[in-house]
Amino acid sequence: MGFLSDKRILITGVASNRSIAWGVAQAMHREGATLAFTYQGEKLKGRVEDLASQCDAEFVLPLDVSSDEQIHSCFAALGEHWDGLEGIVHSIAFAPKDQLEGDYVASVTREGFAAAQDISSYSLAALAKAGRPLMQGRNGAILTMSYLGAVRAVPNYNVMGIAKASLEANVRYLAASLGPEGTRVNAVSAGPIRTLAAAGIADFRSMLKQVEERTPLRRNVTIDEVGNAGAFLCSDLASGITGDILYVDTGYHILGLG
Ligand code: NAD
Ligand code: 0WE
Repeated sequence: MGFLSDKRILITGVASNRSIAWGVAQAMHREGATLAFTYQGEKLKGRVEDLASQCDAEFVLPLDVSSDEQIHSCFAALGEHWDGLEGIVHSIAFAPKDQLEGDYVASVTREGFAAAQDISSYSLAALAKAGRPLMQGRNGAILTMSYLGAVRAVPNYNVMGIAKASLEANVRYLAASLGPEGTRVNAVSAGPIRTLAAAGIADFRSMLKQVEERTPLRRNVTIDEVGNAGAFLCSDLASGITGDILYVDTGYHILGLG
């Protein structure tokens, strides 16, 4: 029996078989979780349905977190299938492309800043709020994905760094709010991984190479490794852990001079 065998978990953020959310879903499936998936927009529907079936998912629902209505409909539909929910995986981030290149002060705009906060941080609170009635009193867990740019100034990450700082604070406030009803909230801070969200990021290849050369384990992290840590955090093995940020980055964040 796997360590998630009594858990029903909603997985957001799968866009391809390289998505971090897909690594988490596979690890959770292996550990016996019952899964459901969401997809952002009709273009991704077929692909997510395909991947979901590989994890014996019970259903797949549309969810664009920029829409209150879609958040509401998603949890209403989920409540038709399941009488409770033990986990939510939030693996969603977005900032307009022009915000993620060049000097921070030169590129930041009010609109870009607001969009990054809305989609990449507020959405975690929105999902926690919508899922609350189904999760209450069940030893549930909420998991999100952060990055080192939340706590260090990483070139070009810019407005996403501020959004990830906000996301990590969100983890702590949500943990304080939902802890009394038995729901834990944590984040994995992953090292850089080549996913769709990394495609087209200037110099991503050289970032991966730099990490490989300097980080303690001398290699980049995989979605399977992030998946295993995420599955652990959502399981009762992590019953004493909430409000925390777990680095799964082959040790990169401990370095001063690499
Ligand atoms: P990905 O492109 O596979 O996943 C990003 C997901 O965000 C996609 O599934 C996309 O559909 C979803 N998304 C964006 N806007 C949305 C919206 N409005 N509504 C619903 N979904 C929306 O890339 P990924 O790297 O797997 O990213 C997942 C998470 O991991 C993100 O939070 C990202 O910041 C974080 N992360 C990524 C890395 C990396 O190097 N790839 C490192 C650390 C953390
Ligand atoms: O969180 C991320 C990236 C999230 C992301 C990616 C995109 C690309 C396409 C958010 N918004 C967009 N908008 C788009 O239009 N990561 C942790 C990966 C990442 O992105 C970087 C990084 C790393 C690492 C950007 C600059 C520097 C480092």
